[in-house]
Amino acid sequence: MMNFIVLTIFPEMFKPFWAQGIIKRAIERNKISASTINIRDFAEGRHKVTDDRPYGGGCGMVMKPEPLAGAIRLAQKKSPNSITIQLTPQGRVFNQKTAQKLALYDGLILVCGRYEGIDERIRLNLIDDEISIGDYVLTGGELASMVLIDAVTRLIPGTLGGVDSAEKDSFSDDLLEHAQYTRPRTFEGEDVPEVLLSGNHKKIEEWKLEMSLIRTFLKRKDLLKNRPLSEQEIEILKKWCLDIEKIIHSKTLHSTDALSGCQ
Ligand code: 6GU
Repeated sequence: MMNFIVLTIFPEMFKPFWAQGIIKRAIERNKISASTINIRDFAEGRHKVTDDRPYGGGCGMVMKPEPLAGAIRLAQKKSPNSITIQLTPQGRVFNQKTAQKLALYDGLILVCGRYEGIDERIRLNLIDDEISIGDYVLTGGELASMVLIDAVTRLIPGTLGGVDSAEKDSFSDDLLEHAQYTRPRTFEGEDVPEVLLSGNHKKIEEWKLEMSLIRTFLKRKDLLKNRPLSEQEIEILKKWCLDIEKIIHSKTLHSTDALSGCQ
């Protein structure tokens, strides 16, 4: 069972997150366990202060080391086989491959920074890895933690509806998902593609692969760059080439004025 422990000064943010959908079901089915530790509980004094002004000046506040150290050490004691990850825009950018690797751990301790960051001595001594969810700035690591937990949870066997839903996902084979349709057969004048109603499973699988390829080609060419092509995929690409050539050919040979064909 995957054990998620989130360290945050806003544990309330996670209550609705644990209580819905796939995450809720994964907890109920003992596929994951999920808890938060309030960093503020480890802060000293009447005001339980968790941040302080940076040495050397500058704007913003820094998370104090003592409360973070207390919270991280408790989490590591509770879950000794976990890896401790800080969510920060300075981390390496999260992707499906990282999600797959993280899904193999016994537990993830997720440290949510706030303010301008955390004291460097915590980062150096108590953090194993740093992850960002993309090149933009959030006010804290909490939403990033939820993104990571969501992406990792659905990779744990038994958490999704279908037997192998996760294996067919966009990105798991570097292809985007093909278009999807459900009933009704005609909606606002638009029909479901005929092939999907044909019952011809071979044709349907061919159509799905072609649609995945064309979507990836149009929306995310970068995904195709470092990816090997199967025999069948090469055949599909060749067919497009022929179709495109035919169009170009008809414009250049049969148009009376070649320039008018460009309009
Ligand atoms: Cl992990 N934290 C914050 N504060 N901002 C982010 C982020 C994380 N990932 C992208 N932006």
